[in-house]
Amino acid sequence: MWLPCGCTSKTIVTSYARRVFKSYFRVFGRWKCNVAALMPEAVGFEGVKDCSSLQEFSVSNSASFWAAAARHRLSWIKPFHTVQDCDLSLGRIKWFEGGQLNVSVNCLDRHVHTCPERVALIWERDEPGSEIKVTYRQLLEMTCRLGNLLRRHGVKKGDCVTIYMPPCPLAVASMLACARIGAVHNVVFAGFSAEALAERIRDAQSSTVITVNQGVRAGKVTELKRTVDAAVKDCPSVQQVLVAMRTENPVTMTAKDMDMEEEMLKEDVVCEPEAMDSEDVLFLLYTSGSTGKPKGVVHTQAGYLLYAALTHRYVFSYQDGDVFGCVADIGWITGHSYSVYGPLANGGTTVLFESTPIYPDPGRYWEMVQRLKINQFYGAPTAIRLLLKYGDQWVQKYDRSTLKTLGSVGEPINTEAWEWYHRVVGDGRCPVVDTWWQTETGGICITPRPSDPDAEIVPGMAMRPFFGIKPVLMDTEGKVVTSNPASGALCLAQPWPGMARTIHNNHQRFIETYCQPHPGYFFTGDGAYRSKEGYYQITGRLDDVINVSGHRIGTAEIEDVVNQCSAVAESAVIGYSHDIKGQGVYAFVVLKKDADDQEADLSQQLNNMVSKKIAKYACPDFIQFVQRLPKTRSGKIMRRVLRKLVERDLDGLGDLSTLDDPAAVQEIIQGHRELC
Ligand code: 6R9
Repeated sequence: MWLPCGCTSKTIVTSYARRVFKSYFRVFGRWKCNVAALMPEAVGFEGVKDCSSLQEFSVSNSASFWAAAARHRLSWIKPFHTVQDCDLSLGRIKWFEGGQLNVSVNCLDRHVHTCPERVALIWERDEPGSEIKVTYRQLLEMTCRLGNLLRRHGVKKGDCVTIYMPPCPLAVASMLACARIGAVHNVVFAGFSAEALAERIRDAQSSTVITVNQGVRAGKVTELKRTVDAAVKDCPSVQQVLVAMRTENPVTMTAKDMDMEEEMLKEDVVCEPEAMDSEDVLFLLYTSGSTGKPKGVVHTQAGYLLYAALTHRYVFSYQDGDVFGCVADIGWITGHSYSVYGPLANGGTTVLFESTPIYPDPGRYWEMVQRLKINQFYGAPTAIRLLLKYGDQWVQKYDRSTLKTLGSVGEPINTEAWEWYHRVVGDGRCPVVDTWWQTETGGICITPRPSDPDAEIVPGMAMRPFFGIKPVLMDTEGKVVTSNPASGALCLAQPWPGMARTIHNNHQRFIETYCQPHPGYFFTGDGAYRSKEGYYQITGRLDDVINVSGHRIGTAEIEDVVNQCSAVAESAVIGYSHDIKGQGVYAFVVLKKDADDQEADLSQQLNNMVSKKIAKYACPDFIQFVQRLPKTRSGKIMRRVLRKLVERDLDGLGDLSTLDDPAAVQEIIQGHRELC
């Protein structure tokens, strides 16, 4: 894969960036009190002495807090005149209006100006020990060449570019090149099937796709370009496909394809950044909801970048010079905010992890921590649960003394995994930050830090709201619960800059999903518990979304595919508790009367269909063929009953009085015993 070297150092930083940058450091260096050390721009906020009073201030004086942060942390082309103009009940969310900036300048040029040779990216390739480092200067050069290439091929401000690549420097450069020229990026996880990719390209109306010839993961090669070929056939909007070479194996090129690295070499290393309004779209990212169709969550420029940068710095106590190791794929929001935008906006060094936690062996993460001297490690509970089963020796073999903070994201972390992470991986000396957030929140919202470094952290709890975040719990009648301890639907009571603005092409769905369930509040879809001390613990989704190994998937999306099989009459998919994956997929399937296929063959066929139409991780772990599904008299599938049956909690079946045909339940209990 092409990596630039010997770039002729043309300085691309504009004078405004230089000015803002200088004043930022002047302020940073001057103040000496605690608050100044914590957050320089907070000095002078009334009544703010420490972290918890700063949190209170950030919520009750949200506009002052965010205005100060935005002025100090971002480089603006034109200053904003209005901090916020939001009405959650109408789904109107606008931050920093009047302001103009360029996200790639914020992530690259200003750091190139001060420390061009600092490492921006460490590409931790699949084979351990084969990592490649990319400096800020090199990343800017790659981004500019790519920005020019896209422009030359007609990509304009507002056009959407789909990126179907594993984590690698060219994927990051692609994201930043879009940001540089004002295009919108749409990164699709490179594990998604051709059909899932095509659906996302079509919904986004993308004209350009960027991919690699092949992917390499856990020693295996995947034919990513071939998947793109299959997807693009059904996407009339696509005019061109840029192909980078991850391996040396040539692939068949069609008339729409171009060799990305070869074309980049023809381009200039200077690319004029587009001045973007704060509320112009930065990217779409598709995620699952409770209906069949994935939704393109929309994030905009200034608010998203500021929130990613601030959370990255404060949740993980990121210090200049640290190496930040987020092992999420860039196809998920965690990769966007904490492998790319947060660390780069802060001038940090960030790791792009291409492999798996157990390749070539279960010591992979910790060998990497030792080799790359990682200071903050950020991963998913599913991997921690998997690794703890292999035993402590895989961790203890390696030097982890550089680690300062351990992060967890994506799903609830059970106490056993939390304690192992803390005691074994962190030797009992690193705070574990269980971070709760969503694609829609843009960045971390509930997390143990920032707070006093000695403040208590309770295992398995996300604990405290981040600056500017005001969580509330709603009871079943839609009233805010004020007492503690309490449980309820988790809502966020006021807007914050990092939140999603809409769903692409469907603002009505945005309003219905997030704003209408509790008018005036942002509804997260998660349930939470608040302890008597006021600490939050996330208990899981309240809707039909399940979380398989940290991947969000709507049960309706899987049912949709299963129901497309000609032998299937109907189906119901639920999540069940799984030791490693957090949740597994359990499918109940009713066959058509005349279906004469063998059930074993059909199971295989259904798995293939789900894998082909969505992705492998969405395949059912169990398929139970049943005569009928338990339904209410009005015909609604009683998923609550199915969940209890699978958990073998027969006493917890609850009220069955609305059940149309009680025999359905007995049949399912019998079948479940035989299957498991
Ligand atoms: C960042 C990310 C969001 C859903 C979210 C919730 C679950 C994420 C969690 C957590 C418990 C945590 N979730 N972090 N549950 N504790 N620390 O994962 O975004 O892919 O959109 O998923 O993941 O259910 O609603 P996304």
